Amino acid sequence: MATQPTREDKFSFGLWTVGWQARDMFGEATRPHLDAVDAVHKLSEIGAYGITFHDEDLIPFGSSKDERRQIIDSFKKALEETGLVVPMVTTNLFGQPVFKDGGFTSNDRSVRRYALRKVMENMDLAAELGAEIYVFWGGREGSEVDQGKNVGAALDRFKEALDTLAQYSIDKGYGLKFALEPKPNEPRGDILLPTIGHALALINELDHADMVGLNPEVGHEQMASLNYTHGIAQALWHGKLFHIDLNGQHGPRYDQDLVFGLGDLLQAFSTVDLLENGAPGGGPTYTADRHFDYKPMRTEDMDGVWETAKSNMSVYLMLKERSKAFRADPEVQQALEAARVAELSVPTLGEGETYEQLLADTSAYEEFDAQAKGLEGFNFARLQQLAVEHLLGAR
Ligand code: ASC
Ligand code: MN
Ligand code: MN
Ligand code: MN
Repeated sequence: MATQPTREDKFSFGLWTVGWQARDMFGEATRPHLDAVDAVHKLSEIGAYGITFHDEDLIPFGSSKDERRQIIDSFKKALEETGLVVPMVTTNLFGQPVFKDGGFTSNDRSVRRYALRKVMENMDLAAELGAEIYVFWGGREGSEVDQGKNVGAALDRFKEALDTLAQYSIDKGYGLKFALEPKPNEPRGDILLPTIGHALALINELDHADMVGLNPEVGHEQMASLNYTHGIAQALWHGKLFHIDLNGQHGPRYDQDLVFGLGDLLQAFSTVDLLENGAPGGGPTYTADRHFDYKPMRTEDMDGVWETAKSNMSVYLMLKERSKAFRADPEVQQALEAARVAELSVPTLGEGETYEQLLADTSAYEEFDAQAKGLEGFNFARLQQLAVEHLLGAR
């Protein structure tokens, strides 16, 4: 089985993932600092295609202009040496104390102006490095106290920020596409744009809605007890699946950021099946990088970190191989047929049929035997069993 990744697989990692020193709510760092240049070389060595970062992952907060330039230049040199690309860049608007009530939606106007400037400076860098996607995860955009946040005003400010930054990208000719990343809670008690659906609704209100899509994260949707595969399928349907954050999560608990697939493996299988093969019966497909946003377990040393990095890619490739076998299996094709999955793509009304004609069709209602129809099964059970058999390598 091909579990050795190549550049064509388009796997990318956040610098903050393999670089996570495992400092958590309850304990100190268990690992040393990972230099960005070393991360580039190591990721290239294990077969990754890209690296992504928050401004502060690469350039420590408070660096001087000279220090900043020096860091960028050595990072660019490492990229040139390895051929690794930077498909996506994002801003840290959550770590510094100044953002404790948010960046774009802080009640303090001066913080909001500062946040916009921080993003603009980092968009310049994103463009310099050839990034195509710019992600916005509003980790601190939210509240703990319902009475302390005017949610409507906060959404006005979110829109204002995205409209302003979109105009900046257009005027500068950066060609960036924006991707909003939903999350229901943590670190705030409640975060704005908690799910894919909330984010899609905001996008509809934006001045440059065509430039703005989504970056859904597996664990974030599952924290809200939602089905990630359904979520990205709807985002695809809207033409808004600009980017993805793949990882693992065991149901609605704290944000675990496990290795991809090492949580709800069955759902990871349907996710890869959708990403690699498209919906059964057709539909838009995903084309950007396969991006991992996970946290290597705190128990691991740097060898363990690279083990988990490889694990993300190998799990993905195994699921891809399994999903190809699943689709190619004649018994699966029969089961899909028996479950009438393709029939859902047939419009409910005939070509050019009006509701008057539907009203005149007595076979649709007056003569329709709803009782008999209600006794027919949909044969999903067989399909489910075949999916599990393929997932487990029993076929
Ligand atoms: C992001 C992103 C997240 C968070 C988190 C920071 O940009 O996609 O999920 O930041 O990884 O720890
Ligand atoms: Mn993420
Ligand atoms: Mn997460
Ligand atoms: Mn995360």
